[in-house]
Amino acid sequence: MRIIVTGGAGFIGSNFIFHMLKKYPKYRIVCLDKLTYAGNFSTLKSVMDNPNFRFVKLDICDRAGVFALFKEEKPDIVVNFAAESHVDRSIEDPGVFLQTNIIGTATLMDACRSFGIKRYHQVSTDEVYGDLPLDRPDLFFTEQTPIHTSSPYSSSKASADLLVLAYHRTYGLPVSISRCSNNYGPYHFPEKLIPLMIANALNDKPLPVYGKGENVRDWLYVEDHCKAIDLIIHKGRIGEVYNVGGHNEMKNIDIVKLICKELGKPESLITYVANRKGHDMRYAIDPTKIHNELGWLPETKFADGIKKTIQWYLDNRNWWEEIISGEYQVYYQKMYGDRK
Ligand code: NAD
Ligand code: TDX
Repeated sequence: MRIIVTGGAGFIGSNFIFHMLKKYPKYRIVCLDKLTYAGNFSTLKSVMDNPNFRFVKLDICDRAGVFALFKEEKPDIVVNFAAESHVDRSIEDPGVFLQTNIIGTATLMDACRSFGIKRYHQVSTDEVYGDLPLDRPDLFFTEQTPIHTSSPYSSSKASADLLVLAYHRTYGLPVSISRCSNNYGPYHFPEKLIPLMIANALNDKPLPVYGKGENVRDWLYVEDHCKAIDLIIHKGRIGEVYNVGGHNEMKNIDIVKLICKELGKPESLITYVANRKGHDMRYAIDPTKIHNELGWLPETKFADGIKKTIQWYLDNRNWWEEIISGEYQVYYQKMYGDRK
């Protein structure tokens, strides 16, 4: 089996590559990644010498480059993780989100149509369903929940999903889509809630909680997401959407307090700052379909996963310290400098 994994130098894509190379030693895995600010070549250093692995620096919007790579590699499966993924950045500057997340997806699927593949898998998000109210804990996102987005990021991901389903219906492209809840774990870029709070707490810096910290996210350990995608590309039905989530809803403020506790840092570091524009209140996935059809269940409990994650950030300070010492400082100043 030959698989092209796009966005494999990012958080979830890299974890997926590690999972696949370990589980399927005979598969050839080609990582296509533009290495944007979020892509990190050093993340992949442990697999660089693996003869079944190849890294190609390429933009998924580069039509000629993508077509040339498909011609050369003749993939059976394409798994598209490549995306601009941070909601706050999409609020500041939507353009690149439309380019990568929508045009890039279409470009990849055009290449799939031209060269023929067994499966194109789109890694999507629960954010395409919009949000749920805090006072209705009985409500969950199912695959039938209407698309109803809030941010430029989620709108670009929803647009891509619609294109994926259209390519299936119109051209018969063998596609599948997974819509996962918030992931956490190793190699998570420190602009996102959990790694940002870990890094700031370790540096005794303020912990910037948006609004009152009441917003709820449904957290899943990244390895469980990778296993779900592995199942879908091998056994999932073509043309289908699968929601992925582990019924682990938590308020942001509780996560931040937990990180303080685990690191032995005072809660006085917590600083309430201006809310995110259009901030989604609650995400909550109903994973019944993937459980019933494919037998998927999350394996890592949050209490264990968060400990493992914090330990990873303690053991891999070089990885994130290098990131936050560069262009990240400009980003941090812009986003948090005088955010009150
Ligand atoms: P990330 O930002 O950590 O990584 C994105 C990767 O894509 C980076 O390596 C980057 O260099 C690459 N990339 C960006 N633009 C590219 C382009 N034009 N061409 C080629 N490569 C490009 O993101 P992530 O958190 O790992 O998310 C991966 C995917 O999963 C995304 O599609 C995201 O929407 C989706 N998702 C993420 C989460 C989450 O909690 N992080 C949850 C559900 C779904
Ligand atoms: O500094 C912060 N303070 C804060 O209160 C940051 C970075 C975040 N937050 C809040 C906003 C959200 O309610 O924490 C929550 C989580 O924020 P993010 O880590 O930015 O994630 P979210 O916006 O929920 O989106 C994530 O999950 C779905 C991923 O970034 C997306 O790519 C994925 O699709």
